[in-house]
Amino acid sequence: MPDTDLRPSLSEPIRILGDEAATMAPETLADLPVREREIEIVCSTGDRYTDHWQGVAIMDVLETEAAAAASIPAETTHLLVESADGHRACVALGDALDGLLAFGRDGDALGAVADYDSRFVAPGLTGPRTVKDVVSVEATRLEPGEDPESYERLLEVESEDGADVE
Ligand SMILES: Nc1nc2c(c(=O)[nH]1)N[C@H]1C(S)=C(S)[C@@H](COP(=O)(O)O)O[C@H]1N2
Ligand SMILES: [Mo]
Repeated sequence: MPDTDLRPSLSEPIRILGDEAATMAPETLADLPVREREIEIVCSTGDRYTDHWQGVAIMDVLETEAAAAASIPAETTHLLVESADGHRACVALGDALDGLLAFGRDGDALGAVADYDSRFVAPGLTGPRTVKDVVSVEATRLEPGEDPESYERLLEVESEDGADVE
């Protein structure tokens, strides 16, 4: 993993929701190891693009004391990742665990190169599910056959998706 000087610098605490609710302070995030991952994101048009993202592993986030306080149920199947603007993605837990709560892209702090300072990214996610400005992560359990999309609220989705929610 290449060196990076980037540190998490989130303006807002993140809510972790399981059987209970807990708040993860920006300082807690700053204590987690910084990872860098090359992640391919699939656009709704079918295009794919790869960037090097820097951030904290979702797996590590779920092992913080805040996550323990939220008591994430063992039966969790999906994570609902939600932003300040109400954009919400529902991602299978296994996929989300491979992801990052990113605060940098290609070595630049997101806050310096974009109008958001955090972004949820995971391999193979479609663009609309890469939630910017994450404010909460909620553990949820879908029944077999339930449609994850019915839990989502994807804003600004291009027409190719046919998923103009709300
Ligand atoms: N918080 C938030 N995150 C969001 C969105 C949004 O409206 N709000 N739009 C999504 C959609 S539909 C896409 S395609 C990508 C666009 O990312 P880009 O600005 O890097 O192209 O961000 C996603 N993340
Ligand atoms: Mo989009």
